[in-house]
Amino acid sequence: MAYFTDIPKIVYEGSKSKNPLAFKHYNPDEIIEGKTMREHMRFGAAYWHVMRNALSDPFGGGTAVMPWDDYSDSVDNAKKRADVFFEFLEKIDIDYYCFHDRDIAPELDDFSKSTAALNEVVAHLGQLQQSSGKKLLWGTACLFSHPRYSQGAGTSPDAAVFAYGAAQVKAAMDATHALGGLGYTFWGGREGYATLLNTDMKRELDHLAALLHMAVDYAKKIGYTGQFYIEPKPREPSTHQYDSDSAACLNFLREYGLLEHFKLNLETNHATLAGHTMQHEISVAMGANALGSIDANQGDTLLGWDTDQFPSDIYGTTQVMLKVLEMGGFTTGGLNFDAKRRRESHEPIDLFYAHIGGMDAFARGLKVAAAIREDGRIADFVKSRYSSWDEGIGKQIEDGKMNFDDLTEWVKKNPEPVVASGRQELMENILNELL
Ligand code: XUL
Ligand code: CO
Repeated sequence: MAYFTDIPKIVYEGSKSKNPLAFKHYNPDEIIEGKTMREHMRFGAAYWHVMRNALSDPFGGGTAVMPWDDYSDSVDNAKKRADVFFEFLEKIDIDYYCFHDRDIAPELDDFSKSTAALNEVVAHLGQLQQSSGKKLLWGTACLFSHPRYSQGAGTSPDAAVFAYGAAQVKAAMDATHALGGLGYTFWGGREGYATLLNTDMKRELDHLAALLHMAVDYAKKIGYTGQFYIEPKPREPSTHQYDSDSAACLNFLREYGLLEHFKLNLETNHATLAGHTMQHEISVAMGANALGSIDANQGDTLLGWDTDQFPSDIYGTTQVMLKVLEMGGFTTGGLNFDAKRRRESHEPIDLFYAHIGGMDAFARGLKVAAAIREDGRIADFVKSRYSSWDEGIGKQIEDGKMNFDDLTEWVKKNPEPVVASGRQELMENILNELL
């Protein structure tokens, strides 16, 4: 049975179109820098937001109208939701999706029953993938909703909880592997602490690393070759989360010998919560060759929460796409809309408006980013800004041929440095000119 019968397949109609159910900028077949927009973007939809987010907030219950859902914990209901989700993917023309184990299948009253339900739904998703050609961008285990995880999963003070989390990750990895998932994500929702008075931080971090090493070993055992990701976030729900930002995650991975097995899945609103720009987070990850995938959304400048709004800020999407182009594009990753509608946008059609807006915002970002690269003024300025390192004393320093004594001699023989302008405003003017 179809549920979005009033909604046509969303197609590109160009920037003059006033049709709210059409793309104005996302033209999947348009070639930019030698690749189609579809290939650049690798858009993904988040199962948890599209199918399971009732749109509640801390002050009130859900508002989302979901006529397909009987709100039971039955496997039949879960399968029906999957059908509706794939109808949505088809109509919105999104190629990838992401899930948590507990979004796609119910958590029942014991582990074996929950895993059996998961496997049944996974088999159904496999059929839906087969008939639609849609793909799994990444899977993950929800190790944060159930009360057993209230004090963490991999970092729980209770070893029995760690064991439960590990068993759940194993089952979620099996599901991801069975569905040909391109990646497997760890978002440490409650891997952190509320106060250090009751916390052995070093021991908790050792345990978290042990969990990740077990996942790497298990992937080898079952022949799963997808990419592992860590998704940084500094707080919410925990007060302090160990995976607080790109730099903290990279340090953790390096310290525990995990860097070769993991990349980062960076989310815009998490960057904001960490007090960084998304471009900063991406640049830190790229410096370690570890930018894997992106959870595309944005926060609200007036609220300090993880509001997970659909991306509409073209200035932001432009800067993200500039970095993605600089990286040479995604390999295993993509742009997953980890975004939810506002509580007031409760009708099913709002799911379409929301994703159309996000896809168009990123399409414009891609076009402007390509124009900035073609224009070349910003890149030329950055190159010239560092040109003193291309020859002479700069080159000798970069080549490791200079020490403090050499540099002291050089300074004594040369005039006081005359520093050139950083031209921030000019750079901003060029960006705005091309926007
Ligand atoms: C929560 C969040 C998660 C992860 C997957 O803020 O971003 O949905 O993306 O667990
Ligand atoms: Co996310």
